[in-house]
Amino acid sequence: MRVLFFILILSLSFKGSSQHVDVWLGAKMDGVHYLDNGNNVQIWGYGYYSPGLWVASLPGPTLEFTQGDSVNLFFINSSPEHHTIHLHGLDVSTDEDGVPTTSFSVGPGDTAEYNFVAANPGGYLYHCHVLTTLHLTMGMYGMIVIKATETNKMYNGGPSYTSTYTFLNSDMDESINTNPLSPGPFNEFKTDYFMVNGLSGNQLYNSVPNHVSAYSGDSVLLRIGNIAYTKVEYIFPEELNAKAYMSDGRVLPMSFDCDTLVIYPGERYSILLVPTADTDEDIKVNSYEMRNDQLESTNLIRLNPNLGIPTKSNQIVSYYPNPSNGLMYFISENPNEKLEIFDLKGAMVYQEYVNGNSIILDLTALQNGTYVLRYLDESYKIILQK
Ligand SMILES: [Cu+2]
Repeated sequence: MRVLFFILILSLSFKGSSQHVDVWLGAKMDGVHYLDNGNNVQIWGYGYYSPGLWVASLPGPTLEFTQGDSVNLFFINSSPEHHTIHLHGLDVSTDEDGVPTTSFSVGPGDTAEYNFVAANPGGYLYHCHVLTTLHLTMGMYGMIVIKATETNKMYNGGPSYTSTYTFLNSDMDESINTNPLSPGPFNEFKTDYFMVNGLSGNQLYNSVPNHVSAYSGDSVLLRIGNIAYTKVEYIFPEELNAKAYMSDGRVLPMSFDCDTLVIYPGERYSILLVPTADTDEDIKVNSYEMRNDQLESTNLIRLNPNLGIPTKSNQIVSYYPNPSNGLMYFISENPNEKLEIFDLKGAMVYQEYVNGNSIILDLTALQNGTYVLRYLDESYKIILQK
């Protein structure tokens, strides 16, 4: 009987699969951030703390938990000023949420601890709540993602996804980062830098981790947050069928189509992309000045870069028809090499030895869609439409 009881207790304690998670986050005021205009500016920020060398980044690391996790967030203030970690939108008690007047503030060189349970899946924010306007624009913020306990579900019982990306929008008044000790009145705050995951312009567009792959057949979860002083507007190509299911850490009563989605400061959305056709039109991110609602800046998140390979047809290689209904002529002045065809995820789906100047490719076994043909170190875009 005693053994049975012991087994029961053991199985109960494992059944919830909730984990104890320790995270060590530090704050520093000597970080450097490189801007798309070529300038590097001083930042104050968070970073994963380690006893050796560690750096603060803008944004701070994305903290990921699973629903039910019991979290000990240790905060090491390695800077000469007070800071906190405000857990924006998380279901935590007031004394753990990092607002100095109702929670606590962490002095220079001090270590503190925030304890909470990751209650609800979704996207959240964290930021310093000491002189918030100044400490925010200096870079003290990051994103928190709580995953559902059901694998690859947006929330338990919710839609499934095959891949996921996190986008945090923020902005900066560069003059304040250059001179934080006399920032001037904040009603004159003039945002001049608009970022997605800390990057803007070409920096963002060329950043491979921020390229979104969403081809027909995929379902892609985007967790998007806005910690800027400006509202942002996401414009998704209509082929992506963007749909919002969650906002601010809760499931919406009704999901809605959102080819255009406005996100105000402090808000977070969980979006599912279920493309019905392949497109490489980029995702547009517009930022608007809050005082007069004027468009201030447009950033582009690159979508499906593999579709961007130009359709080449020169004297050395030609192939037709393209689009093809399954059979395609391939002609080369340099035969006797291997030809390979890849799908857009990089998997090789066809290969053939080109044993003559002209061969016929039988692609009838492949599904309709866009592929990349490789021959003699060159890539060619081909389309199958049966
Ligand atoms: Cu701070």
